[in-house]
Amino acid sequence: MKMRDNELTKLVTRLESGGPLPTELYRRTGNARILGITGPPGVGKSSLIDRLIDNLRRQDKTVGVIAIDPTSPISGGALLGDRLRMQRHSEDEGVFIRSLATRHHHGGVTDSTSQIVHALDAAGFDIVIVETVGTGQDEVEVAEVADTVVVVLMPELGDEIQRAKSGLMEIADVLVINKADLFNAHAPATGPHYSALKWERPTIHTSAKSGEGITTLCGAMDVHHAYLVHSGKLAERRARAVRAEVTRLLQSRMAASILCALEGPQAQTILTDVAKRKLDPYDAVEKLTKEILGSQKRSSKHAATSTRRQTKKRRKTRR
Ligand SMILES: Nc1nc2c(ncn2[C@@H]2O[C@H](COP(=O)(O)OP(=O)(O)O)[C@@H](O)[C@H]2O)c(=O)[nH]1
Ligand SMILES: [Mg+2]
Repeated sequence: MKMRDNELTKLVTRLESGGPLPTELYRRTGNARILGITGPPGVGKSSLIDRLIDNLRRQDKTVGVIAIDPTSPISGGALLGDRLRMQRHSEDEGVFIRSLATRHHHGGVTDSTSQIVHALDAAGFDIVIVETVGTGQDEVEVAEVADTVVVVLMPELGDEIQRAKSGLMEIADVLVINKADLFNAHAPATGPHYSALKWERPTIHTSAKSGEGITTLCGAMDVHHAYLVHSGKLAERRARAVRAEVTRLLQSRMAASILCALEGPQAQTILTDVAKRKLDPYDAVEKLTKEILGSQKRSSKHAATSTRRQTKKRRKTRR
């Protein structure tokens, strides 16, 4: 069942501002293939995605795109040509493109990104593509969301990018060297052989400009998916993704609890005692931890009691 476009747009907006994904939608997820496309700014990730959409649509596959790249043409700061190209896709019912504002998280994956991936998955898209800027920590996070990670580079990158590259290489299932048209790198596919049984990362030369290598790239992504399924790695990766997502949510929740507790009168007394050298910071943390855990126990007990009360009430009204 496919959600209508405006319905999905509204849901994604709600998720982006931190709203939860309805449980019945989460139950419908797990069918989409999640592709992560990452790499330094300007290497041509968005242009490649544009080409990939063309290719996948020709195979009759539906595609959802989440661009977390602030420099992305998909996010609207594009040249006229890019905008026209994206507009063509946006009129296609089988394509949904959304760029996310990256307020605090520079180009990385946020709590809401995972929720939006789930939403597109539940909406029935065959392929969900997440575009992120691969600099520093962020690339690790996209590997926690995606089944297949495509790292895009181009020849003659600067020193700083060369350093960032090693982290990116670690998570690459498929390596793409884009802008082949500019650098005379016309080998269509180089590097190790790959098959559905054993994975050795291929290096694929592409040109998002001329379209060279795009079919090879799509083929490599398909073979990687087959490899994940046959080797049992898909289940492994997805279990890891669940763990990473729950860990992230738990951390956010705990961070909020800590900030909240620090505002309370008890914490103020403890902090004052530390300032007066009556208490050392370690003992303060010990006390505050007890305080935070205690208040969490109280609030979850309260939530459980009120849920029980509500259930009883519902049962009574049904009778
Ligand atoms: N010559 C050439 N230019 C490209 C190619 N791919 C992208 N570009 C250009 O490189 C610039 C950055 O591309 P973009 O897709 O925004 O890169 P991103 O920041 O990685 O998403 C744009 O001006 C594109 O038109 C390519 O294969 N060849
Ligand atoms: Mg981009």
